[in-house]
Amino acid sequence: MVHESIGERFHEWMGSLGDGAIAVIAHKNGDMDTIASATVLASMIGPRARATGLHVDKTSSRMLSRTGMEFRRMDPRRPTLPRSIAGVVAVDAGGPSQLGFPLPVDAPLFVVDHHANSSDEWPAHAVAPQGEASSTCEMVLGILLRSNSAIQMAWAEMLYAGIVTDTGRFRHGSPSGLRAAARLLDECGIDTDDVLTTIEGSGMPADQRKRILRSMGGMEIHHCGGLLVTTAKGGSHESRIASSMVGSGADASIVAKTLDGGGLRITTRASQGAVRAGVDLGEVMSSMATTKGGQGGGHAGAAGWSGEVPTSEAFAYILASIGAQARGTDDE
Ligand SMILES: [Mn+2]
Repeated sequence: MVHESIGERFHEWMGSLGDGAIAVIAHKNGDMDTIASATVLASMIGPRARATGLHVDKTSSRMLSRTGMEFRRMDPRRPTLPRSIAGVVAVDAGGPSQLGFPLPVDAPLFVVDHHANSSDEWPAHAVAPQGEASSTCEMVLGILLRSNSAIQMAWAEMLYAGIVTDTGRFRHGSPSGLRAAARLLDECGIDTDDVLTTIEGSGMPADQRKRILRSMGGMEIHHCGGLLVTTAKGGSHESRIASSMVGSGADASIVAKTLDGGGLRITTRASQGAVRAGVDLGEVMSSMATTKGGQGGGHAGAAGWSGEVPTSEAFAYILASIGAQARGTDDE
């Protein structure tokens, strides 16, 4: 019931590989779901595998020190993989651009991912089983349950943290997330309260909280197809800003951040009610990438895009698309 069919595919794929190292690669934003998935899979495979990627976010880095799981941060100026590589596993990434560096062209590739929409595609030789899951960690649990290894405490804690964060504390995708969490509790008696304390950390410094509150103060409210949609410009912590606006009553929220190296990053969130009314932000973000360039994708209720478009143009496109979805007048 917990995604065991992907487990079969994965072990079959492992059996088809030659000798050499296996790189398990997390996506470039390094969130808890991707870091947990990468480290647990690499640890399950054994010494020939290594979990690696460009970035580790704060929550993941607290969980790495808690559990002692190993993750190799790549040098962003020279991201490299071992020369003789037998296979690559990409975790929690909707497409190759999410990794942030090019993969070796002919290395066998297995993708463990739960994103429904993405603007770029994996190469044809990739094995990428589809699965409905609220987090990639659930799919990794499916792979573990099909292996001969007993689930270690550190693995269970990492996977639990990935499920808790990716479901927004079990607010979306809950049935499958809860089922997987219950299974982890059955397998290993993890102290969920204590893991949650590590996930939440000791809170943000006052200056960061002030910046978040200021960007919420500058938000604008739009009426789109009967929905209240907010837009805001954020300096950082865009997902916190976007979720807070939905938590405060917006049906959907859009937050833009101008990146240091030029370009724009958009973070969007929608309430369950908006998703039921037909809003699919993952679809909006991937179609924006098709019409305006850049990369985008995600889930119905949480999605992102990055590229080179002025903020006002990006906001206008997304607002119009959300309005069309809510009114049921988009072309699908
Ligand atoms: Mn995820």
